[in-house]
Amino acid sequence: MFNVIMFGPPGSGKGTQSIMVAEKYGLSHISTGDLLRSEVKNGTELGLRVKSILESGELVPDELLIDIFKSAMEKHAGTKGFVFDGFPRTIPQVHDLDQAMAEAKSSISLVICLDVDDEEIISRLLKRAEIQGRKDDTEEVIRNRLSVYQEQTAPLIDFYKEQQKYVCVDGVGSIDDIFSLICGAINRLI
Ligand code: B4P
Repeated sequence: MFNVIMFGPPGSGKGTQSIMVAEKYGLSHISTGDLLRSEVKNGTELGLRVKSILESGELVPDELLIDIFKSAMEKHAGTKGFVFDGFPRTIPQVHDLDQAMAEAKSSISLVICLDVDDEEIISRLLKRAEIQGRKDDTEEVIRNRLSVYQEQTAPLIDFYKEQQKYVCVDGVGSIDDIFSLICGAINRLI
């Protein structure tokens, strides 16, 4: 299996690029943001618990996430590999993912971080707010999401650097140019 984590701050284009990577390489795409939004939309018990957390830009507690993450993985049993989009975001999630990978007799192959500055992120997400109306795309919540990223998610970079799995690509530019950089990093490994 080939398993890649798409990493980066909110709005860096993880979702956009993950879909393209999954399609090109025949991998299964798991976005924890999409999974959580779908729980909210369907009004499930979990959805009701996490709705206000998503809207505030905070992270959903690790223990609420692991079950939906594992069941999403199970739905793709027999896959050639995964693109993990927005997961892991905390150190406990790194360990949950390692355990899930070990159970699948596999491991993380590559972590690709999209490097985008804060002002570009704010402008992208405010533009998305006009189109999609996501409640977490107001300027105040975006700034909170950026500080949550710095505090809780950015520390994961050192962990994956130590494992020599971490690659950073310039996430500013055209979607196709960024995709080419990502494919270059993947093609060096497969
Ligand atoms: P996510 O759904 O993961 O959302 P995201 O970080 O905002 O977006 P992403 O980086 O995927 O950006 P996108 O491609 O959409 O998380 C939402 C929330 O869910 C979190 O705040 C948290 O509460 C919760 N959550 C999710 N995972 C969790 C976890 N593991 N633990 C705890 N909580 C969790 O791109 C953004 C915009 O930019 C789009 O409009 C796109 O069209 C545009 N864009 C993309 N590439 C571009 C480019 N090159 N140039 C210009 N615009 C571009």
